[in-house]
Amino acid sequence: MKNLLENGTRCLLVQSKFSTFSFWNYVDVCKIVGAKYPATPLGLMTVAGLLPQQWEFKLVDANVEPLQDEYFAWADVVCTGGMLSQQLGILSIIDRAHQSNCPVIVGGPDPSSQPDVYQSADYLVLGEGEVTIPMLVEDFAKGSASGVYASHDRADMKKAIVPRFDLIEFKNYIQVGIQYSRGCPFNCEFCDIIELYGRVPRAKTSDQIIQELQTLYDLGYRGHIDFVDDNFIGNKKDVKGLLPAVREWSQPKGYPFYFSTEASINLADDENLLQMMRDVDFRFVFIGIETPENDVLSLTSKKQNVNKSVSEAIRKIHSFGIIVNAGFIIGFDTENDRTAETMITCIQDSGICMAMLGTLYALPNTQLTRRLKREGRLFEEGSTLKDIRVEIDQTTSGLNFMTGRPRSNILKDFIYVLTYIYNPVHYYKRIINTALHLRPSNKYKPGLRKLFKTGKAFLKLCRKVGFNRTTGWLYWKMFFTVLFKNPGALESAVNLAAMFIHFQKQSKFIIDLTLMEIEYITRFGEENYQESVFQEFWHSKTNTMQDMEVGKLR
Ligand code: B12
Ligand code: SF4
Repeated sequence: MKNLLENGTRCLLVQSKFSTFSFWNYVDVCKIVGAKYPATPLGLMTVAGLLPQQWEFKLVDANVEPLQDEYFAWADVVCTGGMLSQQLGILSIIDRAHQSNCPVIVGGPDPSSQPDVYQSADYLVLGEGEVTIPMLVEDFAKGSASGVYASHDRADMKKAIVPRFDLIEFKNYIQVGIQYSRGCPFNCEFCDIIELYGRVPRAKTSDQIIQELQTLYDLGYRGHIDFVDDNFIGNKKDVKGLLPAVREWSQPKGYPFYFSTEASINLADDENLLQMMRDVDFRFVFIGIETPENDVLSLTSKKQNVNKSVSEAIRKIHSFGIIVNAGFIIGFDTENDRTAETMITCIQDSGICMAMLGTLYALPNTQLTRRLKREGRLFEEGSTLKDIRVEIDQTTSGLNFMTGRPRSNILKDFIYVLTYIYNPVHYYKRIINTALHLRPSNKYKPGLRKLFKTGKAFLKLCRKVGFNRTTGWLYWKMFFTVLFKNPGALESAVNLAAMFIHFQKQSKFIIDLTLMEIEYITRFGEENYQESVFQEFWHSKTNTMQDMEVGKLR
């Protein structure tokens, strides 16, 4: 084997493909704006920055180009990794690399949560790369041909390196991710963030973030930057130090970037913070609302959301020009027959267009998984994919445990809510609701080339949805309502209309799949339902899902 510390070692970093079933994989919208995939492979760009810099790197993202054999033939070593939903892809990359006699280094959130699944990797690098990659490199010096590198230490974000943004082509993506902090102070039972990254948020300094922005700027990138933090406002004091620095850097450059992030709902309680975010052009925030029901929130320890008027909170955030996208979950023990209606009312009243509804999924190594295991309700195999040949995200699977309510009732409610909220009439109502409350203060102005591209995308969109039997009338009604009543919000409203192209297809796919599951449960009888039936269903659906993916979403 080649000494991997040599100059010129060729390192292939591979981002495996995400499923086209995913709520997040809005490739149709990407096509309209001339991109190939929404989000950049930030984990691998960071890994490249942590590995020996005398290496030669090539980063291939299977979401934007086919993974060719010649890439593996070129490489001396392959790095891959990622999340649960990429498990099958990661395993197949390991196999392909081995066919080319190439050693493989694997890391990332899923290998860290369940290293047993990845025993075929040569080097397993667990936890935060900032801590464990140096251990790996030290081992290369000893000539080790394999190893497992783990540590309970958490990375000091103040020493984090700038990711190798130069390894990707920006034009392939809608947004570029950067990370300010890791960890979240809250304690939601189903969450694995707090297990993986802890409850004390660790943040980079303002200078580090400015350096990352400057790097992107120097590489010629302009436009949308997503702060991929678990909870951007996990430490409000820190973030209030960062935002003025970002403003000071952005202003003289004419605001080359606008931003989005993920935050907890208590963002709505802090107008000062909202104003600071508005001042640097934050346009979207993803919030985990999960459910509007207080007793369910208490059960799942999401205390920060209890007794909050969701629609008031969302309106407040919209009034600062920031659009709220949100996650909702169905399948908690204390739900009842009114759960679906309550959820629909919450989503419609607050005007959340991008509502990601999933069924409760017990992720490996969470408080929820441990409780369900103690109660003898967990489907132990249900959280690894290698035996169930399907790919997962929270909308395509879940309920990997014996449920509190009858499973088919939960799934019927799931379908009911999805059908309602992604009915075109109801979705467009939400666009108008959002647009009329939105007070945008867009500071980033696209250059001439981007403006031309945006104009082209707008015309494409008008053709696609404005002259379409289902959405045509709704689109123009929305367009002129917003144009006359709140023209500043028109661009955002049109973007939300574009997203519906994806949601309409994706929700139909999920509904069809869930109907099959209900039929299966009915056949076996609710009382006979147990882990083996759950496994059998997913096994039997592998080919169907693959056919559906090719047929419906492509
Ligand atoms: C941004 C983000 C997204 C974005 C973009 C992701 C993308 N690139 O496509 C979106 C919104 C699309 C997304 C979606 C999903 N996500 Co997500 N996401 C995140 C988030 C918040 C940040 C990811 C990130 O960029 N981090 C910054 C980089 C630097 O960290 P990193 O990737 O972990 O890499 C570090 C280490 O893991 C390690 N490492 C990573 N890869 C490798 C490889 C090698 C070889 C080595 C040595 C080391 C290594 O080194 C890096 C430096 O420390 C994380 C939470 C988190 N804090 O990481 C969740 C997270 C990764 N997502 C998760 C999940 C489950 C999902 C979904 C499946 C469901 C969902 N929550 O919606 C979907 C499916 C995705 C899809 N496209 O189909 C889980 C994964 C859990 C698990 N055990 O696998 C996480 C941890 C959060 C959570 N609990 O929900 N996600
Ligand atoms: S607020 Fe979000 S990140 Fe924080 S513990 Fe809850 S689910 Fe996890």
